[in-house]
Amino acid sequence: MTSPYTPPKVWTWDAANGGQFASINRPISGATHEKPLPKGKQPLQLYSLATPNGVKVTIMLEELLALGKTNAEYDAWLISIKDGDQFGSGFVEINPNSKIPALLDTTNGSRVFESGAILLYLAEKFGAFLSSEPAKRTEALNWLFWQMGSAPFVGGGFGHFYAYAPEKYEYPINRYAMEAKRQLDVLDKQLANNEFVAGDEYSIADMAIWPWYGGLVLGRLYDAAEFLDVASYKHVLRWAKQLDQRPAVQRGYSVNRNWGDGPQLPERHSSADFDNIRG
Ligand SMILES: N[C@@H](CCC(=O)N[C@@H](CS)C(=O)NCC(=O)O)C(=O)O
Repeated sequence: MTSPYTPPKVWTWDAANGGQFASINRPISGATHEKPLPKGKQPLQLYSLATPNGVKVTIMLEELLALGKTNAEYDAWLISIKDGDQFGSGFVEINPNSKIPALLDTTNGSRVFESGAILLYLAEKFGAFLSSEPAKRTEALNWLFWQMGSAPFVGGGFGHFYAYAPEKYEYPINRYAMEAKRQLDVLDKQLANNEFVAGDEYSIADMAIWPWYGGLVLGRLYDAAEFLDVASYKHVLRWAKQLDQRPAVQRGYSVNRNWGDGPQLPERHSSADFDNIRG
């Protein structure tokens, strides 16, 4: 048990709370500095980082290109969140919420933020990875929005307290490990009867869910595979390994990555960039 805390009448900002990423957390929104965004030649400009939320979008873009959708060509610019790039004026113009990923579609001037909205935007724009049959489309959207609502408990809850908080506190780790495992069980039951998350077709739901729950069971997130006993979610593991074999998933996983052991492509401007990949 942690020592009890009596909240003051009014919360005040303790800038130095000691947690990892504390230096970038603020209780106010908006730009902290002038910094226009770079722009490349491709129709789509992506500003992101290879966290699970970022990887969803680079997988989708690489899958679209693998399908031959050449207008999905994109420049991927690195947004270093630990250095506060998400608070630059140019980034805030395309995402007032200051979080990666954010997309600019130069063919029509649309800004798109929130990874789920970006996946849906791209699926509709290119007519791919989201069925046009109402029942299948609805099921894929059920799971896309399940992910958007559920993963913050895994990332902001479990991952934060298990891996990033200044000390290990039993109460929040218990609470969020319970919820992360419950979610893995929901997914395991769904994948016991379905090849892909929303049925028999690979969709944007898989692309949204794989970087988080696939990441957990493949031991790539928070070093928590043993703690969460991921071997017991055998259907999630089967699906996670299956997607991991897809060349577009492998390419998407490396884009905007500038840490870790695997291949890294911190910036991407064309498919040729994969020829000289690091790692
Ligand atoms: N719901 C958002 C979450 C995005 C998000 O949390 N992005 C994190 C990285 S995974 C971020 O940019 N954090 C920077 C910050 O909080 O300042 C989405 O899915 O796009």
